[in-house]
Amino acid sequence: MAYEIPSDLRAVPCILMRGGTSRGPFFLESDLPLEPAARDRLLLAALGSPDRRQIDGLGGAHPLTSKAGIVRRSTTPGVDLDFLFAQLQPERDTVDLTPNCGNMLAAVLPFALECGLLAAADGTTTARILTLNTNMQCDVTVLTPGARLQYTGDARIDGVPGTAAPITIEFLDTAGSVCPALLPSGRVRDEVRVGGAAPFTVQATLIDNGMPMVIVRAADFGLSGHESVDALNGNEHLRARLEALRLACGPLMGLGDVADKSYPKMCLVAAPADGGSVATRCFIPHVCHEAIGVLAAVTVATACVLDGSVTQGIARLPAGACKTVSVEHPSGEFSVELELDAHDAQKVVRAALLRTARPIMRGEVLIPQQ
Ligand code: NQM
Repeated sequence: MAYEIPSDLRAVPCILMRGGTSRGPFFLESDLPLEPAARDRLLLAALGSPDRRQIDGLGGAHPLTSKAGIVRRSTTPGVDLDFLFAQLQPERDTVDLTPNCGNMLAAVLPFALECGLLAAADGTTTARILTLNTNMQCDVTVLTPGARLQYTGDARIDGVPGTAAPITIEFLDTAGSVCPALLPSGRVRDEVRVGGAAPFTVQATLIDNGMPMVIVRAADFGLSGHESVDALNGNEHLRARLEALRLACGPLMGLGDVADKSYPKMCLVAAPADGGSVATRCFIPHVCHEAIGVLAAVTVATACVLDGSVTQGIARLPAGACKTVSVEHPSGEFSVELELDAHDAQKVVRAALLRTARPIMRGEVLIPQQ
């Protein structure tokens, strides 16, 4: 059945994609307004923000389902696709283009193949993608037997039911994505003083290997680090302390006032409970993630290999210059493959991981005329 909708709504082509443990509409850049303010108004209307329930749009009333992707063919030599990630929030009228999202990134190549931006090869198709938010490049590979996209398969990622075809992502240059450096304070561990009505001091590793993060030990907040997401989200005292700490860390990380920013993310770490390398509970930044973000996992895994970080004495790592770091999170684990410099075991030269993604629906999102 073909729909003909003569109405005063604007119809904008898009594909609603799941990328890893995130979801959102993907657009071709050429289908959106060129002017940034008009583009942002359109994205807010498409998702239904600001509104806690996002009842008038595609958003799923959670930061992980308040995302959008914008894709175009790249003009950068050696790069196939440009990807601009947009983080929206259910209750805010903001469109944040500064952070990365490794989950939505997993959906970029399938979307580009669906739209005919690139042609699929027989077997597998690899594309180099430039994330415009932070100028980060990565190589993404999808299965394309007979030059046809394969979405079904045996790969399982925790946080998503069932299995699907694997999508591999190999990051090329993630250090200091939004911050000025991997360790923006110049130290692997900081003693951060938090002022205000209930002052406290805590040791933290301030780090950005793709995602700006403040990593602290759960025990320093009187927690085991294995609490449920609901218990942590219901702990107002903890959330207030973490937000006070986040605001104190913003300037130390070269990020300035982060009150209205979706980063740095906050991460509580503890000894692994399930045979992994480290246990995590991440706040993104105000609610606890049901799993962990892709680049958040890469960043935590990187902290685990740095001598002197707050993970020391907690994380259990395999030996060798090429290691799989299993980052435990509330709904399972996330394996990150890290390759360390042969001459400097404190330097990560490659990070690779596995995701899945798929289109959920394709068509047009209908936007009230603005
Ligand atoms: O860290 C959540 C997610 C993310 C971002 C967040 C992400 C990443 O789970 O690369 O994927 O940290 O807000 O999608």
